[in-house]
Amino acid sequence: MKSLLRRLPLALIVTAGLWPIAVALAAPAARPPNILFLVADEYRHDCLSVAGHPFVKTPNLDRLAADGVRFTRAYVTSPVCSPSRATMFTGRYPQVHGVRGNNFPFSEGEVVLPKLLRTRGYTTGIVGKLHLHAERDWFDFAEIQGGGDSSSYVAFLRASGQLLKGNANTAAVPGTLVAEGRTPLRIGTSVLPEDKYPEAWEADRAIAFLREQKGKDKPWFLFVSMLKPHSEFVIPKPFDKMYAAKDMPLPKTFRPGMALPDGFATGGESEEGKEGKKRKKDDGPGSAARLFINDADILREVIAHYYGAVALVDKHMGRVLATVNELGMREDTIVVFTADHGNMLGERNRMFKGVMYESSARVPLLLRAPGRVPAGRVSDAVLDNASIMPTLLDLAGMTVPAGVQGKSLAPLARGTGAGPEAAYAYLSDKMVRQGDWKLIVPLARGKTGGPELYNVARDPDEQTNLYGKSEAAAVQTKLSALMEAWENQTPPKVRL
Ligand SMILES: [Ca+2]
Repeated sequence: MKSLLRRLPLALIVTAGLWPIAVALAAPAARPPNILFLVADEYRHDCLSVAGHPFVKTPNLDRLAADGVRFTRAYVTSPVCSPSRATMFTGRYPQVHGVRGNNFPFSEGEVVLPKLLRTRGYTTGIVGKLHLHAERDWFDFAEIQGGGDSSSYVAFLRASGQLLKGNANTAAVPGTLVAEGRTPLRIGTSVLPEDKYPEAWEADRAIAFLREQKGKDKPWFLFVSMLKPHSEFVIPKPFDKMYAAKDMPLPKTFRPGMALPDGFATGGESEEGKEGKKRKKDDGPGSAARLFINDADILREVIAHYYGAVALVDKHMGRVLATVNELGMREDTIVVFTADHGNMLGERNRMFKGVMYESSARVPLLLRAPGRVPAGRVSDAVLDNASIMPTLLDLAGMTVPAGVQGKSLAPLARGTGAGPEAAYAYLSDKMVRQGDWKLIVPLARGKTGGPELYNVARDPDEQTNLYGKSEAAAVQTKLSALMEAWENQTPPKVRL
């Protein structure tokens, strides 16, 4: 009896009394489930074959979607790296957690998911890109890619004799760079073979972590964060030639040869902290030149290489997922796959992210939790990534702490409850999306252009701004009120 009691969660023992012990024993395994959190960087919401994409092939992510729930209208709370990732880890919005742009620190005392799980008995690990000011007590196991010469990946390259000077992981085979000198975008074939490329290394390290956890008593949390399909568009063979540039259709809103518009908004890409500002200054001007694209041939090359990078991500995420199965952990592991933001890929003659339009602010979101959420469900509810952290805690049987702003998606995933009221985002603009509508309002500082209001269902390319139009007056009032109420939220600090 004593050994059985030891395996029960403390809360059950404390509240059980005598007969409920039998109930508790019949309940699901006392050990909380493992959590595998998969993130790709700059991965568009539509880049899944299961979502009906005409070109990309994502068999591994498709299988994950089929085994769980695919959320089709998931937004990020900020369409750049650090603020979005900070929300994934806190369940709070950027103006609350403090990471309002890249290279901003957290507000004092923010509680992050890996640290919280560690205090609940989890072994925690990270593989790949973090892009947050991490503390030493977040992770038991850390294999970081990026962040300079001290990174584990650079050490791996050095050890395998592949380390080149400068941009080791983005150098191109000489002569393979497309349109060199015509664009600040680098597109070509990587000098690194696939097995030395970051995504392969990250999957290797993730697999090593998983094998170490086999047979251990403690549940684990692993954050696997791959940089692709983020730029540069220099990728290894055979992914570089997987798609033919000439076959790539151009976005409907791309205008070949268009001149750089006056006041071309650089969006959140310029909304950086002290470090970022210094770097931009060192690079000289050129932010708009990098974000703006008007050459159709170059754009087709970019798109072909981007889709190749999507295939690379799918393959190596698939290796990690296969290892979970192979080790017999599938039934005890919650898996989430998402991205920190998308990429405009030439829509509106714009590259990358930082703006509140669909291809920048909307991301894929897949959730698999055997026995906890049904398989094969598709949810069209509008939501944002503040929901991820509370969903994971809820599904793992933990109380969501006061101060977490996101709401668990578990009832939505099970079909027993509604989703969040709306989705919100914050960078150099504020955004609220509810139902078919999206309102975008510039922050006081920085941006040219005024507010925008779109019916995204009728106008998916967001071409007809209905802000200030009488036909949309009621919805404008409603969304403005939602935005104001959201901005004025002052949630308490989360306590561990
Ligand atoms: Ca990113």
